[in-house]
Parts: sequence; C-alpha cells; structure tokens
Amino acid sequence: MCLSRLPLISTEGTWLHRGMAKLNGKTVFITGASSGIGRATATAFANEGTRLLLCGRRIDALNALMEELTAAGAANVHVFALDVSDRDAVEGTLRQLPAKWQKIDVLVNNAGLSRGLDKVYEQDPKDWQEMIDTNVLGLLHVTRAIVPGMVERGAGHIISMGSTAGHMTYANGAVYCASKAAEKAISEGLKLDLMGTPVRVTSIDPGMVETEFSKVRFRGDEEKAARVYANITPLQAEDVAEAIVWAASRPAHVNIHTVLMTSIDQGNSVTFNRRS
Ligand code: NDP
Ligand code: 8X3
Repeated sequence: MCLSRLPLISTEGTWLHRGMAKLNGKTVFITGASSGIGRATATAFANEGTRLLLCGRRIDALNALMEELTAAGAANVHVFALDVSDRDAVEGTLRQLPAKWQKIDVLVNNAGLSRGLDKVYEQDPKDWQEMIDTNVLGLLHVTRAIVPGMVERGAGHIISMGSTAGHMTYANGAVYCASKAAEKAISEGLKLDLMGTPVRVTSIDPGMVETEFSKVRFRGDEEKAARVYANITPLQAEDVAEAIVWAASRPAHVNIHTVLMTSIDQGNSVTFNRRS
C-alpha cells in the first residue's frame, strides 16, 4: 500500500499518516541474534530494508548470519561479540561502535536464557546468577547505554523480550520467571520515565517458542529439550519476529505496550493442550 494514499487524521493540528512507519534505512540493534528469536528477527527486519547491528557471544554464528543476510540482499549488517552481562564490555563496545552505527533507531533487547528446571531451594545459585545477570542486568546495561542517545535525538524504540513466565510463575522456574517479571516492570517503568519524549517502549511476551532455549536450559540435553515441545504446536521464532516488526512499524504516535502471545495449544504458563 502506498503511504501517500493513506488517509490522514488530525489531532490538535498535527496531521498523522494512518500507515506503517517506514523501517527502510532505520538502524536496528538486536542482542542475542546468533540463534532463535533474535536470528529470525534479524531476517524479518532485513526484509524491511533496515540496517542491522547484531551481537551475541558466538561470533561464528553471527558471521554466518551476516553472510546469509548479505547474500539475500541485506544492505548493511554489522556483527560483533558481546556478553550483555558484562557491564564494562557493554559500555566500552557500544561507545566504540563506528560512527555510522551510533544512531540506533530500534533496540531489541532479546538476549536471554534459562538454566535448569529445579526447586528454587535446591537450585545451584550459579544458575540464578547467570539468569539474573543476563536477563535483568544485561537488559539494563544495554538499555542504559543506548536510550540516552534516543532521547537526545528525539527518536527511538526499545523492544524487550518478556514472556508468559513474567505473567504467571510455574513450578521449578521461580528465578527465570522472576527475571521475566523484572523485564515487565523495567519496560513499564522505562515507558513512564520516557513520557514527554517520543521514544517508544514495547514488551513482547511469548509463551513456548521452539528455539535453542530448552537445549540451553538443559545444558545440551537434546532429548529433554525435545520433550518440552512434544505433542503440542509451539510458536516458532518467526511468529515472534513478526510481532516485533509489527510493533516497530506502527505509526510514530502509537506505542504498543505489550504483546502477549502463545500458540493455540497454550493457555498460560501452565496450561497446555498436549495431544498425548
Ligand atoms: P535461544 O537460546 O535460541 O537464543 C538466545 C540468544 O541469546 C542467543 O542468540 C544467545 O547468543 C543470546 N545470549 C544468551 N546469553 C547472552 C549473553 N550473556 N550475552 C549476549 N547474548 C546472549 O533462545 P530464544 O531465541 O528462545 O530466546 C530469546 C529471548 O526470548 C530470551 O530473552 C528468552 O528468555 C525469550 N523467550 C523465549 C521463549 C521460548 O520459549 N523460547 C518464550 C518467551 C521468551 P550467544 O549464545 O551467542 O551469546
Ligand atoms: C520461555 C517460555 O514457558 O518456557 O520464556 O518459560 S517458558
């Protein structure tokens, strides 16, 4: 649809297009782009003609993705290794980005993981630490480094990965669920703190998505990971990527606060339609 043909509305003298915001040429920074939702989101934004800044710890996987995206016609992709839980590395690396990559329009705070499925009073505290350091502090480190520039430029959008786990806690997942409840509170607070600026904040909260998530949770035990998705239809990474691109492409005056999404076989954190 041609944007110029879309109807205009007026709000107190300001005329607004009723169409999608143009993503073409915008700079999108995705953390945790080496697999799963982050990887699919990179592909989805590349299809919209964005410039892509992609990080994760596995640089080989990021280089392979960059080659794939470039071969498919992506205009501009820059990848770098970054552990979001390392505050000094986040501050230093993002400060030293090449000048042409400094102005980030959309930040996708996607990097995250779960470790173990254990009773909280028995779980290894190192697992708590890794989840909180990555899912909560990692998100804060990156947000702290990027958002001041968005406020200064008067443009930007922070899209963070929440979860159904942040809405309802399940047994043996207390700390992962707490990390996603923290993401929900941080996104809500960030939106309030950004009132009076045009910078937008969105939390994308999916239920079960078939990615490397469970393989990471069970430290490489593929059989255990596969059982998580057995006899149900889970969401796919591409479903979530579409929701992220949709939120980013609303007209500039529209802020999508939350997208809570599951597959047809999931009702909430604990209710599934397992077919056997
Ligand atoms: P994957 O394991 O497939 O992807 C996780 C990504 O996060 C990888 O690219 C990984 O890259 C990156 N990552 C993990 N730790 C760090 C770190 N310390 N620094 C930088 N990058 C890191 O899982 P998903 O795609 O499923 O997960 C993506 C997000 O979606 C997470 O925040 C997760 O909590 C959330 N989510 C997942 C759901 C699911 O059911 N799969 C449902 C709801 C939310 P690398 O290893 O290279 O560092
Ligand atoms: C990931 C979804 O239900 O495995 O956030 O915690 S769940």
